[in-house]
Amino acid sequence: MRHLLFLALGSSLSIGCGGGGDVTPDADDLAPYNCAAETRADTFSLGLEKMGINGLVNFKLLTANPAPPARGDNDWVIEVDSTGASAAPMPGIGSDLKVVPYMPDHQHGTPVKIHVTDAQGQGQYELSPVNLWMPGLWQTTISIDANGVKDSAVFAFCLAS
Ligand SMILES: [Cu+2]
Repeated sequence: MRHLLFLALGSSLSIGCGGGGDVTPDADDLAPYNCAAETRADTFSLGLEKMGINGLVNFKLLTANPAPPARGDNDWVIEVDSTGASAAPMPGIGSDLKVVPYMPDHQHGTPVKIHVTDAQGQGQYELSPVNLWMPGLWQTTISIDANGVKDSAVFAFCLAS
């Protein structure tokens, strides 16, 4: 099954060799998706916050371009804050962040590497490009492993077309 899925993905993706990491899906992959019936997606809003599953870190989506997220390359800026009595932005941990988009219904992600840039030195990080190349539900997991602090949160957005 794993192999079949891998082959199916391989055959439906062609990756441009121009260095831009472009993803060119087949027409079959671009069938519209009924987001109105999707219950797993977050309601998009700027400032959307997700507490990490370990309760140690809070992730906030500050900006999204385009907004709401759309198929193709997305640029997001997030703020990463510690939690608790001494809650504060966490600067300087960009290299300790990992960002992984995933389509749970198809068990695939994106081949396009996401660059994490320390945007403001204030615990704000630009994630670019967050490549969501196919209509459907995308769960983007942002995880941190910095100075003994391990946590992660999922931002889930539905793309209709
Ligand atoms: Cu997919």
